[in-house]
Amino acid sequence: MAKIFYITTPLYYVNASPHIGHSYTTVAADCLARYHRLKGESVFFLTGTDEHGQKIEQAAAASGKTPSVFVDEVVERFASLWKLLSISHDDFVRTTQPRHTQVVQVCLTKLRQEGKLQQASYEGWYCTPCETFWTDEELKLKPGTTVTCGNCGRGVERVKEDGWYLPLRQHQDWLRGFLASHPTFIQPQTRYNEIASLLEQPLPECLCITRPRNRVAWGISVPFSPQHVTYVWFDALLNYVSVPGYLTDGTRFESLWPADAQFIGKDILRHHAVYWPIILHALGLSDEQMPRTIFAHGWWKIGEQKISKSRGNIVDPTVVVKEFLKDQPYAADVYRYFLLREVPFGQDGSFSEDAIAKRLSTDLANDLGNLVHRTLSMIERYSDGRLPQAGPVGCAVEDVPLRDEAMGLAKQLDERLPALDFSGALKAVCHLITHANRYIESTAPWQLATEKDSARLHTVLAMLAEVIRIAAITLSPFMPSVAEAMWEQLGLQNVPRRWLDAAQWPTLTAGQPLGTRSVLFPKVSS
Ligand code: ME8
Repeated sequence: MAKIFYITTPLYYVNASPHIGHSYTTVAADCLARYHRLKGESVFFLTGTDEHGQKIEQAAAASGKTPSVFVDEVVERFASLWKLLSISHDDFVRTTQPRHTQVVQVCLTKLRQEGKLQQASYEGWYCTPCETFWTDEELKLKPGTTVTCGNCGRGVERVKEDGWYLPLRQHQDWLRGFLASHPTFIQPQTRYNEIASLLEQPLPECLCITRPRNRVAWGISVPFSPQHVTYVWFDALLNYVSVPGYLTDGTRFESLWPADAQFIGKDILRHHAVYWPIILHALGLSDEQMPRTIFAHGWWKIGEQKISKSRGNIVDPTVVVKEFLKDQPYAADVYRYFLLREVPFGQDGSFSEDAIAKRLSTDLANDLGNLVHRTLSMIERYSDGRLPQAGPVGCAVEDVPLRDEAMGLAKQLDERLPALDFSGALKAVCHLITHANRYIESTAPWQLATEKDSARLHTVLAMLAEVIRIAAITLSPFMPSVAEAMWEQLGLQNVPRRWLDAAQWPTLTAGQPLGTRSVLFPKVSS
């Protein structure tokens, strides 16, 4: 069976509602999934929720609910946000589902039976918001200073726990070698370098993969140790293989695994770039069975502070879409566009409503919306609402560069999207749109109409319609509803949108009537 392109997001904790950060990772993954589907490839896009652990147990207790009732409620907020944002995931896994918990237990038993786990006592630090253990060495403790989490900088708790351990250090040489021979395993380069330099120092001897049940009861039972539950990270990471059928469905697993693109934020880089490959290696997976790429993007911040649930400075995507952008018929797409265009993927970004408003009014309303509106109005007026017949391209000096840029756009995106350069890809689309608007100014179709030069007028309008067609295809992964509307306004509702057609010119049929028109991005009165 042909390999299916497999894309994952982190499984988000359901201790609180989703925020902009969660939507960022998921929208980016969705964009890549849509791009591969448009290219005619089979895609499996997995997202879901991380439902066990101390943090969720505490959040449930604080709300006076049992963990199970609590997670059932919060998970709905994630599911409805993904619907609002047109997320096209193929599956949604919850770590409380038996299809996942059973695989986690089988993995624990396998590791135990193969003698790969150790039983020991652990003393160190624990950060509940990050659900992460830290050793004294990792935190580089200095006398007289407060001990804080090496990841989020918040307070940590001293813990002493008996448990089961997965050796880390004995896999360190293997991981260092794997990284050296797989330079694109961790992206972007800054994150690769971070992990490569981390691996220059000795890793902690072991990773604790259980928690004592009397401290944390909300977790997957460890089959051979009734007084323990599974450490939430060991549990959650395994979702990436449990859903594809690891140890339960070999054929399905072969068709999906390894994951082609695993999206994460840089806060969970160490878990994914060190613990995750070591867990897979300990389970006996080969180098060829390691994930192809783990991409750790940057953080959305407000001022200098990372936006996060536990800091309470969250931006709620539903409020942005339904309230701030309430006048926009394609509000979710405006939000998606903003996330992917504003910040180069991998870098941190600063969130503000002003920044969204600016992108909306410049790139979307003034440039894209205007191009579609002006072109289709002129086709209505000068070509009876039907796609015009183009004369030979090349008779005017301005035709060729516009046609060439439009026909070459998909190729540019074919370089940028697999490299996860979403903002670069959108910049290229915007460049074409600006070019087309300039072309309208320089060809002045209204002048051609006055001069009754209908051959040239129709060529110009046909050129512009082709540009809009190509823009609709290439924008589909980013703004699926806007792309659909552009497509329908061109009268193409019965024609499938396919990536390969973006490199073809011309493809529109002269005489075909336009669809119903509407304004894509209404101007917001300030
Ligand atoms: O870490 N900017 O879940 P989580 C950008 N359950 N992205 C952000 C962000 C921000 N300010 N804040 C969060 C967990 N994210 C674990 C994952 S995976 C097996 C287990 C995004 O709910 C980003 O993708 O804390 C980050 O890695 C993730 O949300 C953390 O989500």
